[in-house]
Amino acid sequence: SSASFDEVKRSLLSQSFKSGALKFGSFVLKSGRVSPYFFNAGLLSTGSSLSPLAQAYAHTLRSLPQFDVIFGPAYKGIPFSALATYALFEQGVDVEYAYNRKEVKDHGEGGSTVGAPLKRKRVVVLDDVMTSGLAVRESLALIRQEGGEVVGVVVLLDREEVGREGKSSVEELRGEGVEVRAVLGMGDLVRWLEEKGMGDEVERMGEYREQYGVKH
Ligand code: OMP
Repeated sequence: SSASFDEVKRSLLSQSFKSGALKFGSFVLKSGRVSPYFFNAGLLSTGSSLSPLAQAYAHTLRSLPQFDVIFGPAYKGIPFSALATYALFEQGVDVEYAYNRKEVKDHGEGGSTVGAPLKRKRVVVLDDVMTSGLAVRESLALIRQEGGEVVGVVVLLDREEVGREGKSSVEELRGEGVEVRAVLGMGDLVRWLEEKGMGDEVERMGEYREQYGVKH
């Protein structure tokens, strides 16, 4: 139910804050934007944070069109896609997963992807954070190059920012036939901060949103 999913999201947010995965301050992003917050999903490293994470990914994946393979881009997408594949199986949904190497391997089985072959498969990209959508686009290119059909993208956090063309990153991808779903949006972060009475952070988030946020 949506009530229990809200509970999972709340638990994920408190785990993220407690572990230092979710930080407030001043951070330079990959896009060059200076952000009042940063989400480092690599610090979600305990069983008690990976459990709600896996549940949340599984729940969100089930809202996408049917797919065969979850593709987790290196590095953070790798453990997360394995966890999501396992969590889906526990719910009676059996899919495969795959991931890429950052370095192309020229011996043994070779190639730049590991796990399920992508050729003629319906593939979903599973990643940690989306800002401008650049990282996601790199995965789309790789999957298509391997002969897979991208049917969707799932991220843990959609920062709800504008992409390279000034439109929302999600809208830009939808325009190319790729549906994006997120476990958490920047709006969830703001609501959570409000609940915790963290007024200074709420204010800085609001200013950042004015500059780079998707217009609602
Ligand atoms: P885009 O490629 O602009 O969508 O940025 C997404 C990537 O930025 C992620 O895959 C991360 O490597 C990194 N990132 C975070 O991990 N957390 C953040 O809060 C923000 C970023 C970022 O640099 O935008």
